[in-house]
Amino acid sequence: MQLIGMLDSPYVRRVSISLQLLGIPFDHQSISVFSTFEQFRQINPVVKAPSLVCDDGGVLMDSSLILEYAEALVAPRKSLMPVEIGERLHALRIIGLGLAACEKSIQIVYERNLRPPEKQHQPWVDRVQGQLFAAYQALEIALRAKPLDVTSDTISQAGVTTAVAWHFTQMMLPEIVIASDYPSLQAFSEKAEQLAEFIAAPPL
Ligand SMILES: N[C@@H](CCC(=O)N[C@@H](CS)C(=O)NCC(=O)O)C(=O)O
Repeated sequence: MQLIGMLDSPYVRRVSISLQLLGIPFDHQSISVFSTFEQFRQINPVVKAPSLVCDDGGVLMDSSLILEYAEALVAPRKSLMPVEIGERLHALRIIGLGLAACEKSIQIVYERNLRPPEKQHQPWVDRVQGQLFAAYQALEIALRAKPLDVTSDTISQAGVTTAVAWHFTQMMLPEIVIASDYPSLQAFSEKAEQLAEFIAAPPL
């Protein structure tokens, strides 16, 4: 199977890291939804990253759906999701916060990079920024209350998504989300980025 998309996308990166952790072999094609739009469109006319070209030639998109498929491929042997219902609920909540943080970061980046300055709408940016802070504040509190495992054998999807989201935001918006305001997230991210699977999926 082939993973399509650039690793500077947190969604592509979470899939790459997760496939490695699940032991699923894949090829990676670093194709951009912007600079190589036409090439991407040949693979997936909707031009969404990540896209996964499956072994039967079918194309899947959306990182969470791709991961659902990946989990099904290796079940019940391996999983990045806890089985116990309370743990599962906690993981889903953390993943939701991480994905919201990715989405809100990307909305700010797109607003800055894709719109001419005179067309930027500050009330929208303020709203998105408030949502971004809310997501990271909730994640910081959750991490303090219940630390996430961070070894290649124990990291969960909640851990992968949290670490990838935080690293992306720090790469793109460090002046908006101040790392020192979120010490648990920063410390967790530093450990996660040292794992072989994270190093093998460099975001640049
Ligand atoms: N919910 C999707 C979001 C994917 C997404 O928005 N990817 C961005 C790249 S980071 C993209 O495809 N942007 C191009 C576009 O939306 O036109 C996921 O989890 O995969």
